[in-house]
Amino acid sequence: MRSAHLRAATVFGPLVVTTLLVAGCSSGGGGAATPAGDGSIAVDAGENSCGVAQTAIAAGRHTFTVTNTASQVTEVYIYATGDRIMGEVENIGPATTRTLIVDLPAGDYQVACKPGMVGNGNRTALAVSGAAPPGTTDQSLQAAVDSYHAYVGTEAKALLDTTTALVAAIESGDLAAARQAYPTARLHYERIEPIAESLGDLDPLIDMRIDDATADTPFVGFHAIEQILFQKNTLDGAAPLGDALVANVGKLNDLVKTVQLTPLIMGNGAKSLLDEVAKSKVTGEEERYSRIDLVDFAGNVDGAKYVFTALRPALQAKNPQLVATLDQRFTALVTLLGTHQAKPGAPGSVSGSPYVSYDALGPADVKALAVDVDAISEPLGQISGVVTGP
Ligand SMILES: [Cu+2]
Repeated sequence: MRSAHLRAATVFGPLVVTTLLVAGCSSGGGGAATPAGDGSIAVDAGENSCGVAQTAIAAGRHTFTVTNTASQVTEVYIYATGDRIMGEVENIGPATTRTLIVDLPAGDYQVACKPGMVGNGNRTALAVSGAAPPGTTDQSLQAAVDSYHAYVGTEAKALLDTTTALVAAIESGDLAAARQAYPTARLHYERIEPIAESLGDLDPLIDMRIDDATADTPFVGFHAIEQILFQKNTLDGAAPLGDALVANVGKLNDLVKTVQLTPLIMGNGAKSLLDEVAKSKVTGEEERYSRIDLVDFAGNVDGAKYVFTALRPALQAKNPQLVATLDQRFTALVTLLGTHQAKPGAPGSVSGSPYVSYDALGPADVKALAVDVDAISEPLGQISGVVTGP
């Protein structure tokens, strides 16, 4: 969790208007991805395919008519470079049709259909060319906020699903399955940690450490469960903590739909989070029982990097050198982190985690990670000034 001094005011506000509109459902005829006749672009979201009726289009506002021809609930995303979310539509039942309206400037995009609403999805390239009416800085900042809001919503939903799976394993009495389910749920929480300040009391309830527990504030949340599963090596006492955790994560999932986000909250949140990673998290204190600190680390880096990704067009217009610097430094850090991946069962691996245990890192490894995080912190700190400046 974020240290107490970083948790300031909780910011609530009206639902941010996005370019994503949901039209009424209608039963769709199976899948020919032909132009819809009304100027919209048909998307056939299949089981193993993602058919897009037009894959080379002009810049501007487009309506995609998505029909789910797969057997399970699906979702469709339109991604720009770096998987920046331009628009998304979720929870499309089998044989139903939904509409997605999105503004697309010239560039290379991917349409991703995700049957089961998990993973990278089946992808089709979409080329957009020509000049759209130039957007104002305000519009590009609003687009960044909308894109980040979509990211946070996606991660919060994944957090709820994976936390529910963790607690189901606890309640089924399967300690090994519970331990294996723990890292993935953690990843999704740590990805949205740049906005922990905006989550008010939910952040400590979900992510507090034992050091912050007092007589009045009992030790609860992920790390209390972690202590039971990994240190006490039992399931005894975990179920009530699990039920409370799922309830709080459910509240978080509702809250992020209406949480007020601004470019400043995004930039400052990412910057202060990475400062904290370099100072304290890299010491391995957060996941002291499970030793999956690199999962948290990766989640924090993913979350901070998405802030940059969402703001990229706005930053590019105002300070291209900053974009180049951040690109280079994030790539260096992600590459370094990748050297600590471990296959399941390999020496140093932890069940359910793609990374080695913190205990498998030497002092030089820890130092190198801290140095690379530090190198991102300074340029990341410039984002706030750039997005609020003239
Ligand atoms: Cu945390």
